[in-house]
Amino acid sequence: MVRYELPKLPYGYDELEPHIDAETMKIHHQKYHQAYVDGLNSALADVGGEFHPQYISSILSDLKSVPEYGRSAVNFFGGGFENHKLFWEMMTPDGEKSPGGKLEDAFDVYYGDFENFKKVFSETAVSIQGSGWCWLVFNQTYNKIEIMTTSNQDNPWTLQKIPLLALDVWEHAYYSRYLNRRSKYVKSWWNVVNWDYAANRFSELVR
Ligand code: MN3
Repeated sequence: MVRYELPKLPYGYDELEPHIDAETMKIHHQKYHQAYVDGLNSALADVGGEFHPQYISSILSDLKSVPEYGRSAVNFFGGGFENHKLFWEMMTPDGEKSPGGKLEDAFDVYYGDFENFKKVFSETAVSIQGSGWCWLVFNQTYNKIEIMTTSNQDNPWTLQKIPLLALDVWEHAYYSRYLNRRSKYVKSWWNVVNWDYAANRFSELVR
């Protein structure tokens, strides 16, 4: 079976300063993400991991193929593993400030303009109750973008949706710098979004 490992960050722990502090990045990556990696490996071993050779995002999009007794652990730790992997990839210290191209056109179509998209996404992220994630996803069925939220480590693949942007709003993602002020964290996070990454993913998907 596949053994998952902690992915390397594409930048240093301190490179997202001042928006996300080095201490938060280090603990988030080395402790939290590592715990999801370990949990995923053991969750897959518990259900006889070799039964399912696909990558975790494929497993999540077909959770019924996992024996029922192990399904919730695979969902939680698999989501935790892949959500964080994307979260790191979707940030960068020196990115463009807007996506441009087809993704920006889609923001105009579905949200009026880019600024309004950010406003709606921010409000959605701030209003998540408890721990969870806010997403920009691609809905393949309708060939369109959507903002959605998930609780805990639930993830868009289980709903057949493909993430373009991921924002972790668990308190461990922001508490040491922002305390309980999630809205300040969300506002600051826009400065480190990797728009090239999101725009490229989108242009590969959209028809
Ligand atoms: Mn997290």
